[in-house]
Amino acid sequence: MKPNTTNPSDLKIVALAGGVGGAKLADGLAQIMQPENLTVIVNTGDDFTHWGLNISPDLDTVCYTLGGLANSVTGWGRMDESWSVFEQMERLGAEAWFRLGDKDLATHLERTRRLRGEEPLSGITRDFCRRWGIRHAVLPMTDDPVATMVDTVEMGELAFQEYFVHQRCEPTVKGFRFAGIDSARPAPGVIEAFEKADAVVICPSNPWVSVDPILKILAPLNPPIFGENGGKILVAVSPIIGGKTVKGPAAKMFAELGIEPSALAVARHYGSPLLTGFVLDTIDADLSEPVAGLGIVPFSTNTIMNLSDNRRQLAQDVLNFIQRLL
Ligand code: FO1
Repeated sequence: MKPNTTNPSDLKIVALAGGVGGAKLADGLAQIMQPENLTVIVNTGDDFTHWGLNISPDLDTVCYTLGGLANSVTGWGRMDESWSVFEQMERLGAEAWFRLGDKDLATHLERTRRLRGEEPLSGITRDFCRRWGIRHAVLPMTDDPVATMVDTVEMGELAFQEYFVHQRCEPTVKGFRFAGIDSARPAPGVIEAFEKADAVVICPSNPWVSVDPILKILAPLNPPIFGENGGKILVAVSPIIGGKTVKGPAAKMFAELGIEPSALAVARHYGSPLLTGFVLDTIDADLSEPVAGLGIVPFSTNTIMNLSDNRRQLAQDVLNFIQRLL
């Protein structure tokens, strides 16, 4: 179905995002698109309870980034943060491997209070976005509990943050399990966002632990949203550049699962017919042909987003690419 627009920035887009890399492209899209044309759907498989608080790291990373509140060095947590509570908690013997700053703690305290008051995560997120001055829609993939578990050689199955932060991604990965995924339903607004979308963008997040949980929530839907009979244009941006990630363990995970880490491996992971198009970094332009060989339209451009205008530029390149695919 042809969208009734010729300006790529007026396309209706749903973006799937996880941690830091995904948040940057979501921010680039938000900077060049009207609020009514962009919905960001965020992984909640990283969520966990810590210090008795419900913590949703990927939701917070996306919201802080869109709200201009994010710590630009780490990508997670708040800028201009202080650590008074953390220091006193450490003094009292609380676990100190997961750093929670004072401003960030307000998010976790208030989210936990509202969740205990039976408010859905999607409603809490919508209200927090309003209060943080974020005009674009940010939705958790589901309001139901989903917990990404990482099966490792050395330590068996670990909860995601235990693997990612406490063990610093060092254990050798054998596989993943998304506890609760089979009974988790898309959050209110997710299906509607897909239905009205002209295209879907998979941001450069970790395919295994940030994007797959979102795709698995959507997979059982009828009519299917993606692929041949879903009809939606779906474009992914590779999180792997020159065989490595800018940040995070995606390349290490591919290697430990016996797959040579590369942008091509990412394209294969999502595969066709799910993917219509795939965005590689110019460093990987030589992989365009094998990507095309998968039946996926390649497009290479600069995908490294170290400055805000790189985010906007990549977002514009992706929208222009989608416009050509429609
Ligand atoms: N990542 C770390 O490597 N160390 C931390 O101490 C840490 C604390 C933290 C606090 C709040 C939050 O929203 C994210 C935090 N992260 C930390 C990142 C977190 O592990 C995310 O799951 C990753 O960004 C992957 O999505």
